[in-house]
Amino acid sequence: MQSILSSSFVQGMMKATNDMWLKGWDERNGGNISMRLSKEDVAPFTHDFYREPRCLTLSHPVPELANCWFIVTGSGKFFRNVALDPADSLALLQVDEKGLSFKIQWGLVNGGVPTSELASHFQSHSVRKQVTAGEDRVIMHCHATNFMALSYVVELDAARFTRLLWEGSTECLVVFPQGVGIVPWMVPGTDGIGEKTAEQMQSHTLVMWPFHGIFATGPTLDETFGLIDTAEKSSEVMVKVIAMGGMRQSITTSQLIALGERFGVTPWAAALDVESGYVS
Ligand code: 2HA
Ligand code: ZN
Repeated sequence: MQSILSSSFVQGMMKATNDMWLKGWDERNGGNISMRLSKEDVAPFTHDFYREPRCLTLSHPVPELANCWFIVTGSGKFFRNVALDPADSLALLQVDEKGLSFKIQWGLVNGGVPTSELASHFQSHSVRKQVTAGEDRVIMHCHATNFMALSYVVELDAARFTRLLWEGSTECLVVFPQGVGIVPWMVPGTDGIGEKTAEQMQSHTLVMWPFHGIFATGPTLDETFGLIDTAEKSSEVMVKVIAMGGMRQSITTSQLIALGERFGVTPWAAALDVESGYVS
C-alpha cells in the first residue's frame, strides 16, 4: 500500500511551498495554498485517513463545493516546514454534501486548523470552478515582494496596473491576458476579503491585496506558481525601472495587440486602452 506522503498532491504541495519559501514570498507563516482534488485522486490513500475525522463548520457556506476534496496548508504553519513534516503542516479535507462544514481526513497530526484564509480560498474556488468549467483547481496566496512594493507607489487601478505589468516583460500579456484585479485594503482572514477577492476572480486569474500580497488561480500547482512568478518578475523589473527614474520607452499598444494575436489570447481591453508608462 502506498503512503499518502508519496501521493502526487502531497509531493506537489511540498515542492510548491518549498519553492515559494526559497523565493522569499512566504516569511514565517505567510501564504497559503489549496488544491481541489477528485475522489479518484484520494481513493488510493483512504487507509491513511483518520478513523474519526474532526468536523469543522465553515464560516461561509459553499454549496458549489459540496463533496469536494481539498489539500490545504494549515493555519500558522510555516511554508519552510511543509517539506520537512507534511503531515503536521497540511490537511486533506472533504466538504459535506451541503457545503456547510468539512471533515479533516488526514494531516494536521499535531492539531490545528486549515489556513486562516480558507474563506477566501473557498469563495474563489467556487467562482473559478464555475467560470473554467472545473479546470482551475488551485488557489495560491503569498507575499510576493516586488508585487507588494508596487502597491505602495502605483495608482490602485486594475487596468493601469495590469498595463504596467504587461509592459514589464514581454511574456506577461500571454501569461495573464485577463489582467490583475485589485481589492481595497481589507482585514485578512475574513469572509469580506474572501467575497471581494472572489468577485475579482470572475474575470482575473491574479488579484492584488494592496500592502499584503497576491492571490492567484490556475489548473495546477505548477501553472499557478508560474503565474505568480511571472507577475513577480515583471514587478521586479518595474521596481527597478521606477527606481531608475521611470520609463523612457516601452512596449506599445499595437505591439501588445500583436502579441495577443500571435499567441492566440484576448487581452483585457481596459488594460489595452489605458496609456503606457504612466509612472514617471
Ligand atoms: O497565512 O498570509 O494572509 C498567513 C497569511 C494571511
Ligand atoms: Zn497573507
